This record gives sequence, C-alpha cells and structure tokens, in this order.
Amino acid sequence: MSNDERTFIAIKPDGVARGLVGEIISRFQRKGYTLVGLKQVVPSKDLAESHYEEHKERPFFSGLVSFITSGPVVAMVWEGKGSIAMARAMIGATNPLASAPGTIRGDFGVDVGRNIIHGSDSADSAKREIALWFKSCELLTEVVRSSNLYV
Ligand code: ABT
Ligand code: MG
Repeated sequence: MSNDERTFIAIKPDGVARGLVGEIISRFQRKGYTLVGLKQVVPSKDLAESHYEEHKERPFFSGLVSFITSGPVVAMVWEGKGSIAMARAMIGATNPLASAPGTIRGDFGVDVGRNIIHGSDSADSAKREIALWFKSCELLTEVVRSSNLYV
C-alpha cells in the first residue's frame, strides 16, 4: 500500500459555519495524514454540479447544489497510507443519524442534507475530484518525510 495515496476532502458550508474546521483538520493530522492542499472557496454552480455529477438525475440534486454553493467550503487534499478508505471510515455513514459516534458525522451532525464533510469514495473519484478542485501548482509535489511520521 503506497504512502503517497491522496484523497479529496471538503468541509461543507455547514461544517465551516459551525466552526468545525480546526477539529476536522486536527483529526486527520492526529491519524497520521499529511495536508498537501488547502483552500477556502465558495464553489460556483458549475463546480458543484461537476463535483456531484453522479447524482444529477437524483431528486435531491438541485437542493444539494444549492447547499454546497451556499457558503464557504474548505477544500483539502490529504496524503498517506490508505487515506481514501480511512477518511471515509473517519467521516462515517452518509446519514449522520446512522453514523457511529466517534466518526465526524456521528459526533457532529443529524441531517443527511447537511452532513458536514465530503470524502472521495474511490481512487478514481479521488483523482477526478483533486483535479477538479485544485491546480497542480496548489498541491505539494514532494512531501518532506520524517522518520517519525507515518507518511
Ligand atoms: P458525499 O461525501 O457528500 O459525496 O456524501 P456520501 O458519499 O457519504 O453520500 P452520497 B450518496 O454521495 O451523497 C451525496 C450528497 O447527497 C446528499 N443526499 C444523499 C441527500 O441529501 N439525500 C439522499 O437521499 C442521499 C442518498 C448527502 C450528500 N451531501 N450532503 N450534504
Ligand atoms: Mg459521495
């Protein structure tokens, strides 16, 4: 399993508004992952529709796009061994009411339409989402590795 696996994580407008940015960044750092990209943006409608294009035929799509564009989102790329699947485990189930306590959604949310945070669901999604949200010059190319870090 490679140490430089990367995943795309976004703290959604509800997570930012509720002051959870520091808590969430801290959880990924304490797990042992490395932050290789970070920015705060209010996503355009185009960006939101592209990000969620797999759901474009679903009844909740327009509400989802309105929600994601309603305020600042903190977009991040995290790197480390098993980061894609582990971030999904740390985030919890889509519906916060079904997420186990100890997960981010399980600890901080109650509403499926405002579930605090997004994480890529596969290697293909991670690649697509990182390219959609970040220019390559906005990402660290080479992480300085210390023998004391799990990266
Ligand atoms: P994301 O990380 O946002 O992609 O969520 P997750 O992968 O856990 O779940 P999916 B199925 O991708 O949901 C995308 C967003 O759509 C919302 N949603 C989903 C609803 O509002 N109603 C539904 O019935 C379903 C299935 C939840 C997710 N985002 N928000 N906010
Ligand atoms: Mg999803």
